[in-house]
Amino acid sequence: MFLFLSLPVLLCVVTPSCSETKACEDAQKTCSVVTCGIPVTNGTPGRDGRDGAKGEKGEPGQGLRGLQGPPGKMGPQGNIGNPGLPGPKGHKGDCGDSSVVEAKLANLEGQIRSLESQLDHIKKSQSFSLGKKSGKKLYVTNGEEMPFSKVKALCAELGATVATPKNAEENKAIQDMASDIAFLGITDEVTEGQFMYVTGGRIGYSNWRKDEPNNQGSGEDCVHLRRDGLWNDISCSSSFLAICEFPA
Ligand code: FUC
Ligand code: CA
Repeated sequence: MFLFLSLPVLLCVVTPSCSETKACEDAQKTCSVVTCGIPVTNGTPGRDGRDGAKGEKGEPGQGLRGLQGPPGKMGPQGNIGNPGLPGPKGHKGDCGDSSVVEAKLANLEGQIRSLESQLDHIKKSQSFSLGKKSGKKLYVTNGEEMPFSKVKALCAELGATVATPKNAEENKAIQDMASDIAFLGITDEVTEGQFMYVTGGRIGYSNWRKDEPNNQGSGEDCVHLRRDGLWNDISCSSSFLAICEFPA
């Protein structure tokens, strides 16, 4: 009796002639066992059940499509991109040891003063040995002849300029020391017929020979000092004696 009340049960009465009833498990509201006194025939099939749940996606098909080819060649390099933005300002550096730097600087300044003094002494000695007269320019020559551009370069190497007489006295001094025809530091290379000092400025003194300058052949932009002390305009590419001058 206890079991009968505690379990869900279904009383199956299959036919009126059924002599006894049978309790069946009620879990799915169906009878798992039906024992009836008289065999019965099956009824007509029931209606189709509802559609089942959707199945999983199938494997890709093996149709006519071929296998994937190998990767193509690498494309050309792209253009260089724009420069990036400037980075952030760095941290301020440590203070240097200024006393050490100042000591070195003072030492170097002392050495420079000493060298300047020695150089001045050497210059004076050399000038004296070359016959430098006080208040007068010093003219020097290596006795070689060369085009005007070379004379300029040579004199510049010495820290000097091409010999340039600015009065009759200087003209005589150059003439006296020249063993041959010499270039003067005067040209009309910038403007034809307008003779200028190569150091700058129009000439203020001249000693042209008669009928000079004549720019013969339209190619005489330099000036040479003849043995007689007179000037002639001449081609700059011709070679003449190199004489340099140091200031008075
Ligand atoms: C004169 C000069 C020329 C050149 C020639 C040989 O005609 O004007 O410059 O020196 O002589
Ligand atoms: Ca001439």
